[in-house]
Amino acid sequence: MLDAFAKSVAQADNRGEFLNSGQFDALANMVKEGNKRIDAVNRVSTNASNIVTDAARSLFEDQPQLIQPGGNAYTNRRAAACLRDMEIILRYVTYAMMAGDPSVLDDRCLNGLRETYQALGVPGSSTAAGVQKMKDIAIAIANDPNAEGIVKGDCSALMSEMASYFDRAAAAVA
Ligand code: PEB
Repeated sequence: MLDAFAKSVAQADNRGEFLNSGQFDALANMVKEGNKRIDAVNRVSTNASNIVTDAARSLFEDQPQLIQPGGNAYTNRRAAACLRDMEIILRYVTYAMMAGDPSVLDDRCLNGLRETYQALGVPGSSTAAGVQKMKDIAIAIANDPNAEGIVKGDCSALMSEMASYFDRAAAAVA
């Protein structure tokens, strides 16, 4: 598991070189924008259960067969497992966002998940659709300029970075 700083150090060390100007610029910018990042992670983390339940409700509305007999999320036990999986994925997305690097998401959540889902008969494309719904809801929350106590600023780069982690999770199981 690497954060953006450790990643740059590892890359420089692999080359046997000092950190280069591109790395300095990227990391300096990350420090400069750090409060925004922490705010964004905080908003998603504190709204996690709403994000998960709203996304799951919407997924089951779009794909009602999932929770009907024969569906992979049919029975309370499996529906609960589905909500839990979505929460796990969201949690690792917030970790990646805090670290500024997807390796924690890859190593601890996505690695092998496709195979796990294939073995369990969990439809990966439906999970991916649920992840995309979480992405939209999480970004709407994190990017809300009218939220209480917020200093307005440009969060577009942070939001596209966050989107990329959700996309990465969706692509890993789709
Ligand atoms: C991954 N998910 C399930 C299992 C595992 C994971 C290991 C089997 C064990 C169990 O049931 O608890 N666990 C999960 C994860 C990590 C981990 C991401 C990462 C660290 O440790 N079914 C659907 C929906 C989808 C879904 C599309 C969006 O129809 C999920 C939710 N996952 C789902 C379901 C099960 C499951 C298990 C329904 C139960 C399957 C079953 O028991 O038949």
